[in-house]
Amino acid sequence: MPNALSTPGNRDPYPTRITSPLSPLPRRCPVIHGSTRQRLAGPLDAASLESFDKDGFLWMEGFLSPEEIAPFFDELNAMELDHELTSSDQVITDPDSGAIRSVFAMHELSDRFAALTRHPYLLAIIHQLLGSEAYIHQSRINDKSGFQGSGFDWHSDFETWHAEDGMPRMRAVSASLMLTDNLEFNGPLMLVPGSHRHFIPTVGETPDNNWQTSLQHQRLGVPSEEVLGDLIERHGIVAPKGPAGSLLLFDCNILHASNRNLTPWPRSNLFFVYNSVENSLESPFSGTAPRPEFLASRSDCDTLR
Ligand code: 6CS
Ligand code: FE
Repeated sequence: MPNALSTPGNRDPYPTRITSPLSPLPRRCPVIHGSTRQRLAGPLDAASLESFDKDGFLWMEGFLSPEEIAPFFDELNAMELDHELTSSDQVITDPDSGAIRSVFAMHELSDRFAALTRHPYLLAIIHQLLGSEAYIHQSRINDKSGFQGSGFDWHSDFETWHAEDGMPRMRAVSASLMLTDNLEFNGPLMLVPGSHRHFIPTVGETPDNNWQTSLQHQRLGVPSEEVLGDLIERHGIVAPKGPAGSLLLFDCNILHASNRNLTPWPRSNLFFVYNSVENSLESPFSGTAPRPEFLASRSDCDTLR
């Protein structure tokens, strides 16, 4: 049953997984949701807020020290030896190499990761950007071990979360903490600055349980090469690089991708997706059944304080 917002009188402003191509649509939601008072009260200064608003991301090198972040990478490596965990649905392996590609719901697997979602300075930034309290919509580690790590095609996270999780509006921010150095050649995240300002409808009906294949290789929700080419020609591509412990904040709708890791140096990045408590999930806009809790929190959405 399509979502209430998609009924004729109340059209979905972000139609996608449609039958015929539709040009990119203007974003209907603010990028920074906080009021002037909330913006001034938060830790990000005016220049940082302006940069996030314009580009859709913010890079904070050395947010944590390599020594502070090392125990998180060590815990990931220990988890990867846990056969019961690695054979569960929340661990995605690479279809070719069998190497671990993603581990979802890290904040529910580990007290250390759960505590990190409440990092006071990070939470203050999230509140400043979202203009409200927040909960974890999704957490994951995308793990690219040396020579094994596979890539991710260009996409907007919001496009998937809207279509397959029922996220109504663009009021979520991803906080990605680098568990390892992100270098020129080990598959750092690439972003198209400014691409968050348009919603790119994509063609193709969403099958039930799409997540069982999309997390290994995303085929739906990937913009056409024509649209991608135009945006990249106009805005370029950036790939923030830096030491383990650095933080990349990015808007839920910015286009991003990453290449395979063809180096001996691992690239493992932790992602906490903070959704506004005023943007809680409705029924998926693609009409499919809701995805599992480890991909999209619906029930235990405890507000982070
Ligand atoms: O489907 C999802 O929720 C995941 N897919 C991608 C490619 N990025 C966001 C998220 O991890
Ligand atoms: Fe993504």
